Amino acid sequence: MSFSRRFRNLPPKAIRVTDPFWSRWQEILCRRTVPHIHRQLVETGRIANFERAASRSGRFEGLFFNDSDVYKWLEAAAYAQAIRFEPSTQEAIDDTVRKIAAAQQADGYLNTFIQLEHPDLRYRNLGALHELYCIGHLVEAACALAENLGQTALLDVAVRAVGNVRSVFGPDGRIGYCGHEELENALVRLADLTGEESYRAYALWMIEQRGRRPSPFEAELWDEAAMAVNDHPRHALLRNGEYSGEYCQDHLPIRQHTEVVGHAVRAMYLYAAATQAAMDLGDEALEAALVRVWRNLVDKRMYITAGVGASASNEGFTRDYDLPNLQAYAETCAAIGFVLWSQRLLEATGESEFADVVELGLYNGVLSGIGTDGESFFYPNPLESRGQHRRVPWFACACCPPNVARTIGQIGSLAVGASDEAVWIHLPIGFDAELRFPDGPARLSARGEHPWKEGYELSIDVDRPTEFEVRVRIPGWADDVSFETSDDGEAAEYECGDAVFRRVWKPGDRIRMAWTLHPVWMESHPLVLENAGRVALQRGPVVYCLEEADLGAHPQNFSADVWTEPEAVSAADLFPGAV
Ligand code: FUB
Ligand code: ZN
Repeated sequence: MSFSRRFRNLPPKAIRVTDPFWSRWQEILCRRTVPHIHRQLVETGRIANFERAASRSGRFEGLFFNDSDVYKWLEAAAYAQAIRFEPSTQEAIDDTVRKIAAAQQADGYLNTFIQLEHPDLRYRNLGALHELYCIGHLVEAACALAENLGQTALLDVAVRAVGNVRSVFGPDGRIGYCGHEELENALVRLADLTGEESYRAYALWMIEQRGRRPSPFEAELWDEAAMAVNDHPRHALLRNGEYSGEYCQDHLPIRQHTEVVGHAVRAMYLYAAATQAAMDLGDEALEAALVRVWRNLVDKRMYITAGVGASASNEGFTRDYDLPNLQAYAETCAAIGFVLWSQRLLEATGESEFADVVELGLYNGVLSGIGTDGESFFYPNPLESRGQHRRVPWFACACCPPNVARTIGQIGSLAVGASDEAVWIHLPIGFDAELRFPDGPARLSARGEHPWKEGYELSIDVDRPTEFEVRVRIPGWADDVSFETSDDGEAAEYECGDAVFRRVWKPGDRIRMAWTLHPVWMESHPLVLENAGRVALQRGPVVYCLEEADLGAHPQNFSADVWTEPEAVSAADLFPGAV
């Protein structure tokens, strides 16, 4: 497996999703989810915290890392605006950016919790207080606004905030990184956007410091003032009185990791960032470690929905094959992080099995995190319920709602990528995009009714004969896959799980893809003891949920005749097109 960037994701503004399934979700995102989250940010004081920090008056409201919810919302709103411009959302974005900028301190420091409540504790409790995590989400929001809307005001704030971090931590300064990974992802993104490579090197430095000894978190455990504010590291990072660090992947240097441990969102974000850094720097040893850990997760610690992090106690991983259904934690953000990491591995290798996981996660473990009203959310996504789980409009710890919003905003980017000479179609969703190849531009238009119906058609419009490759992933779940091209030209070649069409394309050329879609009874690995005697039902990438409302019987008492193929029937009353 080679490990160098094979393609780039198209930014949301460069691709129009026309897919019946996802365009509906994007419509819900723009019209409901983004305004809904903004209302919650206002009502819960999250935006007012910035105003208070700017005026240096008043108390901080909420949880110490609430700034990050505002940043994640801004990122989602940037994508939403690129999809469908709403003047009221733009006003909310502009107002919020102004308030954030006003709150930033003269030296670039920005964290409203510390500024309002504990100015003496700046960067003294990295293990718990998420200052660098918040800066990471600030940077991502700033990049999204710059890339998609051409707005750079927040980028200036973000660059100054990163400058403040770098004035303290680094190879020539203090060793430090955040208890919750995220800044690493953001720095790589900032390097891509600005062309300033030192951000990438800095991300890699943080990634590689993690897991060495002594850990910077160890000394913090004895800083009484810092622990008085939040002593979670004393519980989370020690095991039998000894420093372990597993909770935040600080147990071993990353190149020695063999399995996923600790808090799931943190782990996914770390590995996503490390994959991107390894890919950009062509670091094969790091790559080998990342693929090894990904395999451990996919083969032994992942739910059928691509939900990850089974345990509530550490919001994370336990041991191989420990995948309870009723108690499953499977946080929405963890599935999102897993999708992000798998997507980076896909970018680095082009291997379609990573796209299989991206797709599985998007249609299941991620999307279960939001209701079809666009205004209700799950934080844990259990695989079994006795009726006690309901989606709710908001959480005190509201990491998941804006995270699922920013993911829906990026569906087009996750589905289609481009390199200098090829377009990569990872998910068979409907889209329109214009790409530039050395021979000239090409307008691509794809149509289909995935995931409910078989079949996909890609139309190519070029001004003159134009050479490029079209690479279409053959999904792991698809049976009887076949292709037909309008020119009856050369057959596809198969590489990395993709069908690859190399051609000089003419106006009006088309590729049709067909497959068959059967509902399949799925069994888990026999060591998942919880699932002995149980099956799940999957059709294409969609894992079905069996519920009493439709059955008139208690699901726990239901049995399935697995020797009979289930019949697929329309359920369009539940969701348009649903089968
Ligand atoms: O700590 C920030 C976020 O809140 C984590 O990613 C989630 O697991 C939740 O704890
Ligand atoms: Zn979350």
